[in-house]
Amino acid sequence: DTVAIRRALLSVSDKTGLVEFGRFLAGRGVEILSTGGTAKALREAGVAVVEVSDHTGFPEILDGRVKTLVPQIHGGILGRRDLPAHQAQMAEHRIAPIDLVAVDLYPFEATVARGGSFEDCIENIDIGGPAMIRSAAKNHAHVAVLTGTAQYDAVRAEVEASGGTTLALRRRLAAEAYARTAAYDAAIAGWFARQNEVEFPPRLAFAGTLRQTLRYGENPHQRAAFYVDGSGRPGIATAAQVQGKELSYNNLNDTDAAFECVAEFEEPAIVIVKHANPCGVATAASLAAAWDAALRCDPVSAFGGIVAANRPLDAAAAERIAAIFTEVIIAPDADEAAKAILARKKNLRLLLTGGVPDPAAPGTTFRSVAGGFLAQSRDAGRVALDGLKVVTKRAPSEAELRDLLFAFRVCKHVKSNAIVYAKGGATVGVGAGQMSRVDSARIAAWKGEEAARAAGLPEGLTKGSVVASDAFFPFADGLLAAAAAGATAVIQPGGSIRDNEVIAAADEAGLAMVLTGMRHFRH
Ligand code: 93A
Repeated sequence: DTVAIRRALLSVSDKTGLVEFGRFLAGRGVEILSTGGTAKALREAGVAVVEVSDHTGFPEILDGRVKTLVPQIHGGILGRRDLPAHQAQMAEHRIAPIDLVAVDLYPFEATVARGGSFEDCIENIDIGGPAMIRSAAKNHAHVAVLTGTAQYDAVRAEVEASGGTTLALRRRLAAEAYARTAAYDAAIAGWFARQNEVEFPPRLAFAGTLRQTLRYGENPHQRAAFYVDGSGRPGIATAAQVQGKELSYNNLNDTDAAFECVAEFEEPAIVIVKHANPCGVATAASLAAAWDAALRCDPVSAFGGIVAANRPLDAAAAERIAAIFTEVIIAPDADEAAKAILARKKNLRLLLTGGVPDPAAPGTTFRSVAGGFLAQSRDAGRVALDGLKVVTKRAPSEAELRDLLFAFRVCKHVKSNAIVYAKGGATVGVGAGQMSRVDSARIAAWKGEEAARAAGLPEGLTKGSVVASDAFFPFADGLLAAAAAGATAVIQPGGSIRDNEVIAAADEAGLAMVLTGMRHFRH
């Protein structure tokens, strides 16, 4: 089942490794066919090559839109070598067999990621490339298909070892080929959906490009990998790792949670995440000040946490963050002084994303269920001042309002049931992931007391704070727990059949309360 290579078609956008691979093939007597740019690169390096247009007798037309979409090429790839009828037809139409196809597609994903214009993106939708890839993969019994420059070495090694390509290799390459074209089409479909803001759900729900095989999953006995969707959304998928150990599955998940949360804020902000929940969030005049305030909320949990910043890191912030054990820092950028400070912590992973995502941007999120997965448009909802409805006798003060909005934005990134106390632009108590809302309220207040004790303060941090709830209070008990913890104002969606009871309790306790009409469940 080893197929000797007599004729190969190379048509690649990324010319990395092309000349070496072409020279290797030519050196083994392989006839190389290539499209314009690829042929030029090979010729200039002194590798013998035949232009596809010379081979077919048909020129590249329509600005290159039609280069390889001709029977001589697709017949040469698809014809079965084991069927005399196919062989006869190929001979009749002077179609020469092609035994290896190497295609690197037009850089559609990269064009989107660099913010290319609509026309630019359209022109970068490759038609001929995927057609050849799919033809070659279908006929993998006879043809080897390469879809990325990273595959040259494996193919070269096998040809050297066995004089051709083995069926096992061709099958593996075929599987990778369809994964590549699926991810490519998914990127195009996703981009189109974003252009048109088409209705939900997207027809093509999920396909990604493998970015990285991970050492293991959530636990060491689970296997895991990281895929990117080609949208170019700044974040974990665009991050360059400047230093530190390899990222784990949990690191990636937590880092994503931290960065999406910090993107909510316009002022300098820091988010510290532990197990996908924020344990300290603060906005301040500088990142360093925001770090101090975020850390104060829950210094115990912050140990070994993930830190996200929404601005380039400076030396002052880096110095303070580096003072405690941190697993990962993610930020849009870092200045040289900050990098030098963090470089002293060898294991600390520093990720720079080049930007902060738009929290209001549309998108789709997925969650697996047995036998399938759920898709939903991402929670791009954001409450603003003019969307708030005051329902209590007392209206919140301006300072309370600012903190209420801040706390509600944080709530969106805390696992339900989420209760978030905030004061002065910083969280002072976070209750996450409880099955009852009143427990979240109590736990958050208790954590505020623990943090106060650790800081040597006489009163719990939640004294004089405001409180946010990700969903309505079904009973007055959660609200009363918050009042007992010292909260003076409340923000919550409202909508419970007992809203009136809850509002009366708020009035009784002297609380100001606003309703958002928007819920931020996160399960
Ligand atoms: O414009 S296309 O969709 N039409 C084609 O017939 C075609 N054939 C190959 N794009 C086509 N290609 C692509 O051209 C390949 O997938 C590759 O990305 C690129 C290589 O062009 P060049 O050799 O001119 O650099």
